[in-house]
Amino acid sequence: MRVESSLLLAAVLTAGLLAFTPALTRAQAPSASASPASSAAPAAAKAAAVNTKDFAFAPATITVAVGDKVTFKNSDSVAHTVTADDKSFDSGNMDQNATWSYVFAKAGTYKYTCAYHSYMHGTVVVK
Ligand SMILES: [Cu+2]
Repeated sequence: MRVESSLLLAAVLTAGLLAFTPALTRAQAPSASASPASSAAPAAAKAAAVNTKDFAFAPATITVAVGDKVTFKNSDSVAHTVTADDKSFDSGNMDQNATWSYVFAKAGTYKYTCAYHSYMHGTVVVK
């Protein structure tokens, strides 16, 4: 059933997020209901995660729904950033184990790069 699989996906994503962000920052609490009323999507915005390890974003491409929050974590011992190629978002400096979250409120394809390592690329597809 569609609802069941959505809930399962949300649970899996949440579990995965908690697994590698033990101190999940409360600084940026999820905006209560960012999804538009016209959407048939579940009321609660989902969470997705991108890990930065070995000088690469994983997964390199992630697809989320409008209103979803993506949390990036730096698992490398060197600092990285998550900087949109169009400058629409920028994590700033992220030291080891730092996390940074961003809510993608508009559909689109967002390419980003690490400001320190120009060969590190990632993409967030928001549908
Ligand atoms: Cu980097």
